[in-house]
Amino acid sequence: MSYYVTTPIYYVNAEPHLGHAYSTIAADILARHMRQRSEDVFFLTGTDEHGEPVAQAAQKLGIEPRELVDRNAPKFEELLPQINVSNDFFIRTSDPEHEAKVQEIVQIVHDNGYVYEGVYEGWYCPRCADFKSELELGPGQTCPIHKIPLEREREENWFFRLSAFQDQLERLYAERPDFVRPQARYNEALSFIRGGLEDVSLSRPKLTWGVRLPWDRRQVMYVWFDALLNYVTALSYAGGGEDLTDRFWPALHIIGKDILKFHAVYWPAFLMAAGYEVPKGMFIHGYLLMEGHKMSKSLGNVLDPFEVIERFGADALRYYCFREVSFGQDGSVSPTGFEARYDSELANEYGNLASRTLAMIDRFRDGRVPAAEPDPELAGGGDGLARVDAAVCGLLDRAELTQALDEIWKRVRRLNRYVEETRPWDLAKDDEEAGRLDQVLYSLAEGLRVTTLLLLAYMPEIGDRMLDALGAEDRAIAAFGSHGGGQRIEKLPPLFPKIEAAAV
Ligand code: ME8
Repeated sequence: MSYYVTTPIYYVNAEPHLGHAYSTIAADILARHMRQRSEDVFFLTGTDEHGEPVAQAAQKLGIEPRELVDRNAPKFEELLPQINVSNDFFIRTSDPEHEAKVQEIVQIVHDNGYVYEGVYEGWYCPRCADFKSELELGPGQTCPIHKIPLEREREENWFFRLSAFQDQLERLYAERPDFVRPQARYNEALSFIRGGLEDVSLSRPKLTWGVRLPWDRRQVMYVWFDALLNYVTALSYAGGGEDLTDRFWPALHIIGKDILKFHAVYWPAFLMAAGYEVPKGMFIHGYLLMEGHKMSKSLGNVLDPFEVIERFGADALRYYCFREVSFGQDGSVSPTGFEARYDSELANEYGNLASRTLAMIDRFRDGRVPAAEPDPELAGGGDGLARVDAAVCGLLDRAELTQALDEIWKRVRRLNRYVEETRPWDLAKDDEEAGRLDQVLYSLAEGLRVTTLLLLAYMPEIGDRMLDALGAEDRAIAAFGSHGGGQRIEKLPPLFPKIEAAAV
C-alpha cells in the first residue's frame, strides 16, 4: 500500500525554529514507521517562498525576494539531516517545475468555471497572507495570531468560487468523519463550512513575487493556493522522469492548528474544482509553547533546534517533543523539561534497561541470547509485551504519536520491573535455575528488541545502535517472541550519557 505524508511548507522569511522541526519530526516518525511495515512511503517537506510574507521581509532587508529565498531555504533543508528526518523530496515553491504545474492546474480550475473577476475589500494580515472576516478580528482590527494591525485592502482580482463547494464539502465531512483529526478540529472546520462559504481571492494584483496566472499575467496567484498545490505538484517531478502522482496521491497532511482553514476547507474544494481526489486525511497538531505563549519568530520566544540538538542529541529532542506534549494539543516545552525527561526516562529507564540487559547476557551467557520460550508472565496483562506491536500500529494508523509512545514506554517500565522481580543475578548463583535464567534473559532481550523496533521511528539513531548491539538485523515491526534467540550481542557505551550543564 502507498503511504504519502506531508508537512506544511515553511515560510522562508524567518529562521527555522523548534515549531517547524516539530511538524517535520511528526511526519518523519509516521514515514519511518510505515516503512518498517513495508508500506510504499513518500514523505514530502519543503519551503513556501512566494507571497507577501517573503516579499515584505526582503523589502525590509533591501534585497530581492529571490536573494532572500536562496539565502534562507537552505537553512530549512540543512536542518533535516540534523533532526534525523528522512524526507524523500524537498520542494521549493520557486522551483520552475512547481510553477509550471501550478499554472496547469489553475488553468483547469478556470476552464471548469470556478474562477471569476471581482472586487475584494476587507482586512488583510500580510504575515498570515490571509483575509480576516469580521469574526476573526482581534481587538482594534488586529491579527489574532500576529497581534499586528491589519491592512484594509481593496483590489480587483480573480476569485475562486469556494461557495460552489458548500454541499460537496458538507457531504465529504459527513461521509468521512476521520477526514480531519483530532475530533475537535474536525468540528471546528465543519462549523466554519456550515457557517456558509464565501468565495476567496485567487490572485493578488499588487504583488509581483509569485506564480503568474496563465490567463492574466498581470496578476500573481494568491500564495495560499500556490503553496497548497505543492502537495500535488511535487509528485509530478520528484521522481525524476517518473510521475509519482498516481502512485502516491492522496496524502495525509500533518499541519499545525493555525492553518486548519486552508487545509480543511479551501484545499479539498480546490482539488475538487481541478478534478483531483481530496486528501486521504489530515492531522492537526497544537502549538509548542514557551512560557505559555506560542513559540514564533514574531514573538521572539523560540528554542533554536540546533542548540537543543547539540546539547541533548537529535533523538532525545524527537522523543521529548512527543512525550512531553500530547500530539494534537498545545503544550509547553522548556530546557528544564528536556533535562528532566532526558535523565529520568531516557537515561534511567530505557538506557538502564539496555545496559543491564546486555551486561547480564554478556556475563551470564557469554554474550549470546539464550534460545528459550518467552515468559508468559511478561507477555500478559495490560502492559504486557504480547500485543504491543499491534497496539502501537493501530495508534500510528491514526497518527496518535503520543499515545503510541505511551504504550511503548509502559513496556519499557514493565521490562525494568521484570528485572527487579526476577533478579537474574540471584538465579545465576543457582545451577538448578539455569533454565529459568535462560527464559528471563531471552525475554528481556526479546522485549528490548520489540520495544526498540517500535521506538526506532522516534529515535532512529539510538534505535539502530541498540538493535545492532542486540544482534537484531531485521528492522520490520515484530511481535514478542518472534525471534528465536541464539544471536550474539555486543556491549554498548551508555546510550544517553550525562549531559553537560549549559545554558540553552
Ligand atoms: O503557515 N508549535 O508557514 P509557517 C507547533 N507557509 N508548530 C509550529 C509552531 C509552534 N510554536 N510554529 C510553527 C505557513 N509551527 C505556510 C504553510 S502549507 C501549504 C503552507 C509549524 O512557516 C506548524 O506546523 O508559518 C505550523 O502550521 C507551521 O509551522 C506554519 O509554518
